[in-house]
Amino acid sequence: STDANAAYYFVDRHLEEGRGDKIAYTEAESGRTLSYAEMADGSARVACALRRAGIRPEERAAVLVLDQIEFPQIFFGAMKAGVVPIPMNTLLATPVYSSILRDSRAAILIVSAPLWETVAPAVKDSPYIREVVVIGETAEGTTSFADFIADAPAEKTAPVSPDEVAFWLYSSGSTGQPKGVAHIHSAMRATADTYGAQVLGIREDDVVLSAAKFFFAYGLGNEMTFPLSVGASSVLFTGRPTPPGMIDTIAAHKPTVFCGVPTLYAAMVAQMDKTGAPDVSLRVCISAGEALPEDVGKRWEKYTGVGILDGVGSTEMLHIFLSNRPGDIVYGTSGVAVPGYNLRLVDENGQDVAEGEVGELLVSGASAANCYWNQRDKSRSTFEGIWTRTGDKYERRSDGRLVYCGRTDDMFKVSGIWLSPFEVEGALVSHPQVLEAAVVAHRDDEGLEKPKAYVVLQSGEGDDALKEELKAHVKAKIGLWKYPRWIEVVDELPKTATGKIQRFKLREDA
Ligand code: 3SK
Repeated sequence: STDANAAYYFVDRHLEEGRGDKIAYTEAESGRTLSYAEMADGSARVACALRRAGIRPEERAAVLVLDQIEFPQIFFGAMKAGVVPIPMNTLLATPVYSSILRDSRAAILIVSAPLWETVAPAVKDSPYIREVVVIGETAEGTTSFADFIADAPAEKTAPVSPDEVAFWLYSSGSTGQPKGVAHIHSAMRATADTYGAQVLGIREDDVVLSAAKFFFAYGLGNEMTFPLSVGASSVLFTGRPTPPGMIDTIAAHKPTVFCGVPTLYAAMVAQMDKTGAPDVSLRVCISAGEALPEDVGKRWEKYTGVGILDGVGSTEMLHIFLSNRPGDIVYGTSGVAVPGYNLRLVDENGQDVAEGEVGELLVSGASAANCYWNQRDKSRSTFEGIWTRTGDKYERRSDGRLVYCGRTDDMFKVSGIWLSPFEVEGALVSHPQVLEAAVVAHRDDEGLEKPKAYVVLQSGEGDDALKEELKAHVKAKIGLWKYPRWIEVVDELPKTATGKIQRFKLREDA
């Protein structure tokens, strides 16, 4: 039915409920706005323009678009036409775009003008792209977005089954090879009804600011699914979310919900150490992508008066399924299952582990993806019946909260004892000089594995005296044998698009 199309629930329904004039999106830098009525009309025109351009239902539309007001019109416009939008990470390199365009066989690319130069060679390389639409200044052989939708009458929303694939996201994966994750129409609603309603408590009068962009599953939920589920508003930050940019936007636009990632929160509190905190109207802040260091959460709370809900999600599950709750935050833990999701911790044989033992986290819930596109082996080993394997190791404490212990492939043994690199990293970042840290196994002269740390400092290059101080700090904090035997100071850590540290890259260098 038409009602089963996610575009009906998140867009058109609001006209029936009298929210047409309400502003759904405001661009922080330019001040441009998009009302609910404009989003409904713009997306219906995009649907018509796609059909007019010969893009058929179920064909894919690659969407390489910055966080700007055209994005929701294109995303929902494709869905209204039954076309499958694929928001692409705007930070990738040309060869990765090439492999995504080929793998997805996208028939059309819609791209923000500043990103065209990077993706242009990939378009040339794709035998499948039949049309390129540019938002902004066009290049030869491309159509401007304004011309593309000009005179396009509003198209009716396509009837779909709730189980029909609605959109894909490419997951960067911990090995670097992106996989197309296919999500169905009912999945967005499932995340809104669970995390959005029952953890965030999203409300119609909320104003959301998300540092994570639309193309991340995390950002898509934060600034699209959740606010649009209740008729709230979002502030879009089109540029790179720098600490001063975010702090100024919080001061100017007074969001009530802020969605960040640990690296950004750490940099923002470091900035506030120097400049002080802005006046805020925040009622809830959330974090995902990697576990939030306790110290960062506490410092943020000191400056803003609002705690950070650390949560865990994945592109495969579309949003957060394990989280701390408002009024019940325990920093250093990932909290408990989000209502609507079931969790298990299992050993290598698939048996549930006892309290206090480390196991791989499995999750089940209605927002799980259908499969990885054209990757049967990976699909089968990740989506096992109702359970989705996360590849993350957790321990369940006696109070039921889960504590992150690293990736399945990041744990290693030191002197025969399992060591979670995350624990050592937490100890390192609790030192005032350390902004970020990543720890991997490195073999010593005897071929035995010991922890090696890569650290980003708050300032300066770090001398031997500081390295010795950091080792002593870790020993004192978490135990004598856990300290990093080697410490390397780096400018930045390698990360996936969702902010997860790519320890495999550091292991290659170690
Ligand atoms: O990395 C996460 O924790 C996450 C959260 C929400 C949605 C997607 C992801 C990858």
